[in-house]
Amino acid sequence: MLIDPYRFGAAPGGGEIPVEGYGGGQWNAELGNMTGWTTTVGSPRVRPTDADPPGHAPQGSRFYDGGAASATSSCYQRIPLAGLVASGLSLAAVDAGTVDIKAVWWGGQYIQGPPADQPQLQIVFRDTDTNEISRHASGFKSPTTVVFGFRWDEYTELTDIPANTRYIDIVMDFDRNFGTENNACFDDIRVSLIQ
Ligand SMILES: [Ca+2]
Ligand SMILES: [Ca+2]
Repeated sequence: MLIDPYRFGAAPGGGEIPVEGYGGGQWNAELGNMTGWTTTVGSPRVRPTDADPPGHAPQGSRFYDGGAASATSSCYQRIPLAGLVASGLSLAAVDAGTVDIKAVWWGGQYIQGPPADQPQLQIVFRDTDTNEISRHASGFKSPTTVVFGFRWDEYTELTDIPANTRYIDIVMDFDRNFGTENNACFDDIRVSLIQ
C-alpha cells in the first residue's frame, strides 16, 4: 500500500535529471543516521520502524522525525548544481529560467491531538555566493493515510528554478503541535531536475 518501489527510472522524455544525496548523505533514512544533513534548528533524527511510538516507515525500515524534545526542528542538504553538469544539466538553461525542480516526498505524523505534529518541505534557491534568491515551501502537511499509529501521505513539489541558481537546499521542517516529542516525519525524498 505505502511501499513505493519507484526510485529513479528512465528519465521521461529524456529531460529529467535525478539528484541523489550529497556528501555520503541520502534522503530515505536507511543509513540510520543524519549523514549529509545539516541541522539548523532542534534535533532531527532517524527512527527505525516500530520504535516507540511505533511508527512504520513508508519506504524501507527507517524514517526521519523531529526529535525527542524539540518544538521545531529543521535540517537541509545542499545540492551544488555544478555537480550535475556531468549528468546533462545546462547551467545556461538554468539561467534562461527553463529548468524546473521536482521533489516527491513522504510526509508523516504520529497520530495524536489534534493538532498533530506536521512536516513541511522547502526548496531554497541560492546564487553562486550561496545567498538566497527565493524559496518554495510545501506548507505544513496533515497526512491522512493511517499506517500503524502514524499517518503518511506522498506529496509532490514542482517549481521553477530561478535564473542564477547555483545551489539548491532541500529542507525538512518538523513542527511539534502536541506533546513532548516532535513526531513530524519524512521519508524517501526523490529529487529531480526537469530540463
Ligand atoms: Ca526509509
Ligand atoms: Ca508530538
